Amino acid sequence: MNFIEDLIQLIKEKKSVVCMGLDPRMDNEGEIPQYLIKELKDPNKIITEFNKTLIENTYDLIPVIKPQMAFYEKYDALDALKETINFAHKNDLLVILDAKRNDIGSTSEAYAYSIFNNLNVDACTINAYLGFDGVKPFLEYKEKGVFILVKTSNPSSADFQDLFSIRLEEIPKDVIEYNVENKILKRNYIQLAELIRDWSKSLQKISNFTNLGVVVGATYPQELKKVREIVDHSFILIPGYGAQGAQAKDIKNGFYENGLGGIVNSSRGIIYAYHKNKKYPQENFGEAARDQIIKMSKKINKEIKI
Ligand code: OMP
Repeated sequence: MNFIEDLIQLIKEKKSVVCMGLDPRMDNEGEIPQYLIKELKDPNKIITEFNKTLIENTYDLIPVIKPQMAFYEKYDALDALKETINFAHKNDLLVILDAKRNDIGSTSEAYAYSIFNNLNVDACTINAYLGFDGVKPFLEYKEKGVFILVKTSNPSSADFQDLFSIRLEEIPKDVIEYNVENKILKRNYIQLAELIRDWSKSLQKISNFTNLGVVVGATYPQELKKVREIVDHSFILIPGYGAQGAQAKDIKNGFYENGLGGIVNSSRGIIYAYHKNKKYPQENFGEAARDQIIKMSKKINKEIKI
C-alpha cells in the first residue's frame, strides 16, 4: 500500500472526500445509543458493535475513517480500536488514527512504531511543536500518511497559531525579545506551512501529492485558502464540518480544480445523526449515519468537482 495513492483511488471510485470520524462517546443522551450500552455493558464490546454497524452501513460511500484515540483511551477500549481498524480494512476503507502525537526524536520513534506497526493504521495526525526531529520518525514509514496540525478548528487556535513571528538565524539564542524594523513577519501557522513545504521536497510524489499532509479546520476558510497556496503537494485534512459549525462552502478553498487535495471530516454530525433526525429510532443509527453522509457528500460535491 501507499497511503496517498490508495486515498486518491478510493476518492475517485467512491466519488467522495468525506471522512467519518469515529469518536465514541457514551456519557450523555444522543451519543452511543442506550440500548447498546445496557445490552453489552463492556466498553470494548459496546464500541466495537457501534463502530462495526457504522462501517457496515457506510463503507461503500466513503474512502476513509478517522478514529480519535482519546476516546478509546478514555473508555479503556484499545481492543475496540484494533477491531475497528481491522474491520475497516476488510471493508475497503483507509484509517487515519487521530493521535496528535509528537515528542523528542527517540520518543517519536516509539510513537510511530506503535501507531504504524502495532495498530497498523494507514496514516495519523501529529503535532509539530518540537520541530523536524520529532516529525522525521513518522516520515520514515514512507508508505504511510502523516497529517501535521497547521491551523486547528478550535476558537482559541489563534492564541499561538495566529501570532506573528520571524525567522532570524543571526540573533543569539539568549535574546528572547527583538525590536523588528522593516522586516516581514508571518503568522505562525504560515511559518509552519512553509516548513512543511520544505520538508516535503525530498518526498516521493504520486499524482502530485506526497504522504505528508496538513490539518486545517473548516472553521477557518480564509486560512485554508492561504495554506492551500503554500503546501502545494500536501493533502489537507479538514475537520470542523457539522458539529463545529462549518458548511460545504467553507471547505472549497482546500481543493484544486480537479477535486483533489482535501478530505473533510465530520464525527458527531455523522455518527450520532440518529439523535437529530426523528425519522430514525436509536436502533437505526447506522442508517441515519448513511443518510447524513449522502447529504454531506452531495453538498460538498457541488462545491468541488470530483
Ligand atoms: P466533530 O466536531 O464531532 O465533527 O469532530 C471533529 C474531530 O476532528 C475530532 O476528533 C477532533 O479531535 C478532530 N479535529 C478537530 O476537530 N479540529 C482540528 O483542528 C483537528 C482535528 C483533527 O486533527 O482531526
